[in-house]
Amino acid sequence: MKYYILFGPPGAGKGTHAGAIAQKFNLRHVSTGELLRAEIAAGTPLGIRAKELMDAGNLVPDEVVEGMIENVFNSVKDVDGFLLDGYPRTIPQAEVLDKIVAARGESVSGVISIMIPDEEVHRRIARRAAIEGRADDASDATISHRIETYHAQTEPLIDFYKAEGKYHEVCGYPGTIEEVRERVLALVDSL
Ligand code: B4P
Repeated sequence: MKYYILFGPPGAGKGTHAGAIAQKFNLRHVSTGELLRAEIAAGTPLGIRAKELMDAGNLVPDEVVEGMIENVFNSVKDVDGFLLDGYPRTIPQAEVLDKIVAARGESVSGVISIMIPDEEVHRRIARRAAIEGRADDASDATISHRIETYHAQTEPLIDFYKAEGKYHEVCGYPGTIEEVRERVLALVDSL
């Protein structure tokens, strides 16, 4: 089984390109953001707790997403692997992921990172806010806080995975969605 991590700042295009990667390489796309939004829509206790944190641009607690990831690993069959979109987002999450995957006799296959500058994060999320109406896209202050959260808690994962020789990066800006998709697919093909 392959265990790929799709990495990047908010709005880098993880969700935009995940479907094409998953289809081409027969992977199950697992977006922790989407799983959390489904919990919110269903009004579960987990969703109610997550909504407040997400709307403010914060991460939800590590153990919440870990439980969701384990459920998916244990229930999904008939694929060649998993494409983890937006997970892990902290060093403790990465350490736990290593353990979960090792317990299955496997290891993380590689990190596919899409990199864009902070100013472009602002532009894209402001555009998406007008289309999708997500509460965590709604204000400039929330977007700025998500970018700060990314630099403080998620960016250190780059060195974590570089040290393991698993970090691979493509340029997500400049470039149209189609151009970036070509870059991402070529990268995964080369892994
Ligand atoms: P996510 O759902 O992962 O959302 P994201 O980081 O904003 O988006 P993504 O990178 O997928 O951007 P997209 O393709 O849509 O997370 C939301 C929240 O969930 C987090 O803030 C956190 O609170 C919580 N969460 C999730 N995982 C967690 C975890 N592991 N631990 C704790 N908390 C967690 O692209 C954005 C926009 O850009 C789109 O509108 C797209 O059309 C556009 N775009 C893409 N590529 C473009 C291009 N090349 N040119 C122009 N526009 C482009």
